[in-house]
Amino acid sequence: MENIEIAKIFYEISEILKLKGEDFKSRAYFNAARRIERIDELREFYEKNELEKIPGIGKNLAKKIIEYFETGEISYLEKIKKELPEGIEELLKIPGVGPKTALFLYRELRIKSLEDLERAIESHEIRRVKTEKLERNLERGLKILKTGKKRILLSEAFKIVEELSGVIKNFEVAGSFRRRKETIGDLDIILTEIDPNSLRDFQILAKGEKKITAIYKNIHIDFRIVKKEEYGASLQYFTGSKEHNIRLRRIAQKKGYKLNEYGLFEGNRRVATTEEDIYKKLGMPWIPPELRENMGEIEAAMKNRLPEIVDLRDIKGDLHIHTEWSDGLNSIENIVKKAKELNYEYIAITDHTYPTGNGLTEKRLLEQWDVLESYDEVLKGVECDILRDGSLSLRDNILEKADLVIASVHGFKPTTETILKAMENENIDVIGHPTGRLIGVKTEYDLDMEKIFEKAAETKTALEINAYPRRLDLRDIHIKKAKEYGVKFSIGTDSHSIKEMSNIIFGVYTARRGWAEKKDILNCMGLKELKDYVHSF
Ligand code: DGT
Ligand code: CA
Ligand code: CA
Ligand code: ZN
Repeated sequence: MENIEIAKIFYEISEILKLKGEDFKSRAYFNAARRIERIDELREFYEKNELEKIPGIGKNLAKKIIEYFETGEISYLEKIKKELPEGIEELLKIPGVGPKTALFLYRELRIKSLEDLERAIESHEIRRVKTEKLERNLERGLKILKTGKKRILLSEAFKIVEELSGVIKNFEVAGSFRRRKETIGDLDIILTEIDPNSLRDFQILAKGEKKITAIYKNIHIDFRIVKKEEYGASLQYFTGSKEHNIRLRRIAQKKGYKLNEYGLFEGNRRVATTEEDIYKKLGMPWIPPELRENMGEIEAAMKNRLPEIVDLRDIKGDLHIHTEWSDGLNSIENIVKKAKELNYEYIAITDHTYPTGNGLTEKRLLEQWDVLESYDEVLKGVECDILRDGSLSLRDNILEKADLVIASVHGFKPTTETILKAMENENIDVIGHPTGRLIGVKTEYDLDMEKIFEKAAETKTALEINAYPRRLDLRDIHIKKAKEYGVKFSIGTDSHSIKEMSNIIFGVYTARRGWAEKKDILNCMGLKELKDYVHSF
């Protein structure tokens, strides 16, 4: 079926070239598309290096076909799309809008943006000038584009997947969800059969034998209905990432195999059915989905040096919790109860300091710590503020008395120097939410992260992996880099209610995506080891 895919791309290239007035080249792509859509055995030509033997396929077109077989796409298409007049490129992003329609909208109706188009649809201008059918198609396409663009938090995706399991049976979610990325563009669901009745709760956008596209709540879902023997390969393929897959496919080719969403083949013979076996045949152990970002995991796997990434079971406690003493909802007692339910060995209570978040004065803090003395399994902690000059909101003689001190910035944008200075204070054990980002709301501070990692390693200050789903701060790539510097991490939920204590899992996923192992994480230590560790530095 690859020939059909390539032909489709060639047709699109041809139309765009025509719009650009490159008639001759456009014709060449058109003719080539006509030709190859009839050649089912196109892959054989490619494998024998005989593409140029096909009439109408010269060196240049052959190169494009080779690129497709190697990477799954033809970058030339994106390139020429970008060269079109501004506005047309945007219109082309709408599903169902080809170059012809885009040009019509652009030239006849002067529509140069999605906003223009929205207005034209609302005022029924398109219906008047062309047809009602076109108007409806554009309306639908626009809706798909808008839903598709909005990414949701991993935690929100989890809720949706949980609801789905009440509606659909025997499915697995692949894609960025399975890789536990911090945000999810759409859900890619693999199953071997689907009960048509179960689809009633969905808004169906397209329905075919093998693929159903739908909207559920505020997310786009791609269902792939695959054959049993294809399941492992499909799961592997649709888990991605695309970059990971491209590398893997090249490795398969070098070994004389063919890897695609249908299976791993030697000639026409299927040589692996499970994901494990696919990786094994390619000379490596199974790679946890969180690592599949082509960030070195394939090299590591081939050398049998994959990290033993941390697991939820390894987490012995939560190191960032607020109580009703500051801006939290719950009492110390209820939090301790919840900690028991979560099978924790310990927790740290870390309320804010005055004036942040209804925070405690030094006097109140000492009172709280007195109360905490009666709980063996609770660390007397605090989330003290880093002030603009890098000094702290509590005096050293108070900080010294704490079991665990998190220092965080609240309410301003720090410089690198601010954070470095705070880390110089030896009472500080952890820097809380180090980059300050709130996904989709606030961008990261402008910090020289490598300098911070260097100082954190030198001063033995742990960096927090804040598990609050909208923070996830540090993020995956920072963790991986920081680990190279020898930095340790502290996973904390920053809970303001006992319900939020379950967010710890999102911190663990982030840690896993950052290649963090048990030994890199403070709260994988037992209570005594942890106390010794933070007090010795
Ligand atoms: P998302 O949905 O934006 O959060 O990210 P993903 O990774 O779920 O991406 P998506 O939904 O576009 O595609 C799902 C997986 O399918 C992707 O991770 C890898 C695979 N895939 C999609 N398109 C291609 C492609 O053009 N080439 C290759 N090799 N794999 C692809
Ligand atoms: Ca996806
Ligand atoms: Ca998808
Ligand atoms: Zn905070």
